[in-house]
Amino acid sequence: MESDLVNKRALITGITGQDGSYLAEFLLEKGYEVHGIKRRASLFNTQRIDHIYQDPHEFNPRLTLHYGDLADTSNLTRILREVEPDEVYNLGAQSHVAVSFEVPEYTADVDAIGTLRLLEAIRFLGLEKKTRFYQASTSELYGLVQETPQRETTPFYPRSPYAAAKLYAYWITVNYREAYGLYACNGILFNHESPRRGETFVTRKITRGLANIAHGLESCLYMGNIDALRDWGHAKDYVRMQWMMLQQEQPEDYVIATGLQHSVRDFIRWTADELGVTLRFEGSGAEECGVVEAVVSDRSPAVKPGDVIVRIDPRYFRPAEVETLLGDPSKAREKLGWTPQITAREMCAEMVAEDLGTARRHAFLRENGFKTPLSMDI
Ligand code: NDP
Ligand code: GDR
Repeated sequence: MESDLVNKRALITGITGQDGSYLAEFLLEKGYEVHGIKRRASLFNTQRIDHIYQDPHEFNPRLTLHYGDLADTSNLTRILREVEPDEVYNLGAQSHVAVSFEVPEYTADVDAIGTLRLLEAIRFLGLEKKTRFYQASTSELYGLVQETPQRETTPFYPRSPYAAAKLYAYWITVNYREAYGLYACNGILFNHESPRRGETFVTRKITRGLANIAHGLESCLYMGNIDALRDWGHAKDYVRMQWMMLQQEQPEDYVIATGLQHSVRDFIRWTADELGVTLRFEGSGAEECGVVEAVVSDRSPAVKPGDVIVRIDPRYFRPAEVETLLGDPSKAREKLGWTPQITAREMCAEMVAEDLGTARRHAFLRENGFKTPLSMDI
């Protein structure tokens, strides 16, 4: 079917990340020509987009990757001049909150000044009337929450170098909209996950860790603050909204969330349920642990009643924590007709199925004398 979108060109920073990969798929399906910025790494870092990769030697490829970095102004300017995109999705970031305490200056450079570099390049090249800009803002801006649920008008109170950097990015995006008439929007997205989620974010750490334990590849999952409460959605639902935000008459900022909240402990329980393991939490504080009460399926052949498979390790606590987040997506629903299609529980099941498949393969390889790539302190 011919679509009026086929001639549009999009540039995605962070295309190799979770959201970038889903967004690239989504835009390619819509007929966009998609350009993405990837970082140079000593190993391949394109696993999430390998299935949509197009050989540049082919005629008229619809997906093109450019080496680049949000820390490099001249590189960003050159790519923008070359691509002249209709839409820029700025998803690239040092996106790990706990890691931002370890690398605060780098996080500020990439997440805050990186956003300014892109906006300035658009202006410098005279693209402000052509190019629409999406900024990946975050519920972490609310930090120490001032109102529940959080909506577009809730005051911000960042609690990490990551959130402070994203606060600058949020406001500089608003500023370029107001000062230069740029079509620029902030999507204030609450946590969203998927089987492509990075392995060190809490949901994926849980599904991957417990799936490995189910097959005897690891023995215990070490966690931080399992009382933390989050509003979790599926990345596929959220990238759809990123695109919708750039298709409106007027640029506006939107909260994207499910409006439902669960604890990290709930997510551990759901994962255990998916693996056919009944888990009992015992003790409190740093002594709390998850003990196997019963195993009711053959999905977890290496687990038996009485095994302690979850423990608390204080190293995963953060210097300042965001205890609770719950979004109010009414504006997105009412103005754009957006509602999430996938529940957090369904998403958990999808993630477990994927990680269980990988664990099974690794266990099979190990039983047959091969090494498996499992080690990592996450
Ligand atoms: P990921 O961590 O999965 O992906 C981040 C992407 O940014 C990767 O492609 C990464 O490259 C790239 N990147 C990192 N540093 C640089 C740099 N210096 N220059 C260029 N690119 C860089 O994040 P998500 O996909 O989960 O999130 C996308 C965006 O949305 C991020 O900005 C994040 O902060 C924000 N966000 C995410 C939410 C979530 O719950 N997922 C919620 C709200 C906001 P590489 O693959 O090489 O590491
Ligand atoms: P978050 O996501 O910090 O909300 O940022 P993450 O999954 O890392 O943590 C969620 C909550 O779980 C608690 N937690 C643990 N977290 C991790 N990573 N590892 C653990 O072992 C652990 N134990 C408990 C955390 O303390 C926290 O409260 C994500 C990122 O994608 C950001 O880029 C994005 O902006 C926000 O979501 C919205």
